[in-house]
Amino acid sequence: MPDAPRAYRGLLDRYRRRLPVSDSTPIVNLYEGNTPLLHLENIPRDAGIDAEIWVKFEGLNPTGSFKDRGMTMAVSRALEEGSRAIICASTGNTSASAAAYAARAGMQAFVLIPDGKIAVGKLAQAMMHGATVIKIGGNFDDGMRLVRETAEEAPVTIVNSINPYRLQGQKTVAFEVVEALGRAPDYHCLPVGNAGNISAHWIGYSECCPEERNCITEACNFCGGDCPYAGTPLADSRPVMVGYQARGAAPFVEGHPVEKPDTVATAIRIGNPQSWDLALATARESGGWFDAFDDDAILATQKLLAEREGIFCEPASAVAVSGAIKDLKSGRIAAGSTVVCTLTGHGLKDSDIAIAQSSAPVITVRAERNAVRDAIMGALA
Ligand code: AN7
Repeated sequence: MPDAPRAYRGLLDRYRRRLPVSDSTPIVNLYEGNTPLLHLENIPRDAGIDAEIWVKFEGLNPTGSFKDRGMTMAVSRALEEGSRAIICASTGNTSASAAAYAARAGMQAFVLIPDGKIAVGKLAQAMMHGATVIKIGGNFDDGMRLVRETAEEAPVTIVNSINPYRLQGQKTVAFEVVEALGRAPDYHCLPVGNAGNISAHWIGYSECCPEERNCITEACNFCGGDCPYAGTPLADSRPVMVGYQARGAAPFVEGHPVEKPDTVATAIRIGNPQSWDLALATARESGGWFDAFDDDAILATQKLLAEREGIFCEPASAVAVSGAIKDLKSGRIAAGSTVVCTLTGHGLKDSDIAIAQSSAPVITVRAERNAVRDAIMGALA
């Protein structure tokens, strides 16, 4: 690799000591991570909310979602272990990410997706990166079962979040939040589908908080020796973790798997989450909870973020902000809190949804100066 000493080279480079990487691990990366933590300027003020709300915009990862954090780790280890092919079931983002990292690694990718129920941009990504796309006449949960069964017979490595390296890579989001804030937030709100990401956030925050792990003092961070915390961003607390789902796909709110999940937020159209126990433990240990929102509320928040903050996330991501606003208004999240919401994916992935619900004026005129001027004068606020 050419020498560019100051260039950012992704998570496995940045957090090498904190991840299951060794000198013999071939690192497959796209310089993922290092995403911005943006302060919401307008929405809290408009809503009369007294809190600092920050959004971790994971849509700015290389393939446009947080999945890249887990995929760099899982694909690097798969390659190290001699695997030639990876497989996943996906509501879209995992397949896009798996396809890209497989391309980078020179591996084959097989992705099982629910026919007709993934955003067109995600399908385009999987196809463009050369994955073999297998459309199934079922939902994500069916795909997940089929992947588990297939992997018993075919030489393929599963890169869904049941692959433990995925959560290891994804825990780094918490490191970055602690580094950016200089502390852990009071609350961390995020969408929950298969429930890997909320669990990964909790692992990451726990590793930043030596007090909770009965281990060391802050001084260790600077020892530079074999201290397990060397290089870890440190915090003296962990956030309350709050998971939000779509009403039609809310197994954690209902307390049991959902047979036929349905929501406009196709990324989280999941009824039988694989990380069920980890997510429940996260909520219990952190003092958090789960809640659900209707599709209309989710889309309204997606639009609010785009119109009032200039941030375009996908519908599934917006549910985190729907939740933070509701819980701040009701007082369930205490006034004055520092709240971080993970915006898990980019809005461009689902342009159909965006255009369908947009109310922005589109004016068609002749290609003449007067016509354009009249259109502008008529629309000026
Ligand atoms: C934008 O791509 O499950 O609770 O197969 O794409 O860790 O599953 C996507 C999940 C939130 C939920 N936001 O995260 C897949 C897939 C977006 C997502 C989630 C997903 P998990």
